[in-house]
Amino acid sequence: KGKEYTCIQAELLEGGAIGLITLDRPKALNALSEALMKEVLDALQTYDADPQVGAIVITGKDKAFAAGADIKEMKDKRFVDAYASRFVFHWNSISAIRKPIIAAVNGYALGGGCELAMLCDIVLAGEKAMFGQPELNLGTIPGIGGTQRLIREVGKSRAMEMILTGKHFMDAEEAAQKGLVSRVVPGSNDALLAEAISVGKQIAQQSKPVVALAKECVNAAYEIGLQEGIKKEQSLFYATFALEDQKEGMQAFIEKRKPDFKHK
Ligand code: CO8
Repeated sequence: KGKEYTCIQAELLEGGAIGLITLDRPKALNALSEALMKEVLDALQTYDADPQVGAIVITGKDKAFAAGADIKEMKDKRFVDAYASRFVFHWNSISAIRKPIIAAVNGYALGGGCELAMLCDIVLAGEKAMFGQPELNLGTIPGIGGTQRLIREVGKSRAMEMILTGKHFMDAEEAAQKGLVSRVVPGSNDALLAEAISVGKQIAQQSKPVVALAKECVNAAYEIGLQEGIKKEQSLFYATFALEDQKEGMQAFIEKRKPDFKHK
């Protein structure tokens, strides 16, 4: 809070329980310049470290969530520039954020914009959301996880079709059907944002360490093989029995009352 950003807006809502990040370069359809991504990462890390924040919401503006990496900024890069500067390397730090991140995708989520949405933990789509990986039209390929994540979300055939043609975009309804997003929120962008904040509030009511353990476990399914993932889940499940919040949660159930988590 109080930080001045130029490409995004970052604000605390709901008494500090929700960190809201709004991508704010509407004239460029929120193209993800390096400056914008540095700010997104800075805001995410600030909220991740804030003990009050229980969930983070990322959204766009007007007709775009984000129309991809900034093509104007990237077009003259040579291999040596991309390699030496570790271009896009820091984007992956988003997957190290422990607090849940909810993407409220209001419009275009293309290229890096679709990849940013897939880096989030829960994706809610507005009616006008449109997902695509048009990199091949520009003579390049997805660079921040798109080739790895899209196949896990929508299956190989549809992922290949989207990536290889660069043209077959996915609308909100199909994205929900295939599981790329959890659901479509009907109505305006404001209704979408309100719903994302409401989901964030529900998460913020839970025990923070238990939420972080659960997120780590679910993400393990992406990153490691099944048996390794099961082992990870088991050890983090055991770990919850070391928390007072587990004792309180189960006691409250037996006493037919709401749990009063200490680490909310
Ligand atoms: N980068 C830079 N500027 C953009 C981008 C972009 N990705 N997308 C839109 N803009 C700009 C346009 O140039 C235009 O600017 P200006 O007014 O100065 O001409 C303004 O935003 C409005 O755009 P349009 O006039 O094109 O708006 P339309 O409504 O006609 O079209 C589209 C909307 C269909 C979304 C169209 O803008 C489009 O196709 N955009 C490009 C989409 C795209 O190809 N994205 C993939 C980019 S590559 C990528 O993401 C690689 C990721 C891996 C590397 C990650 C590195 C960080």
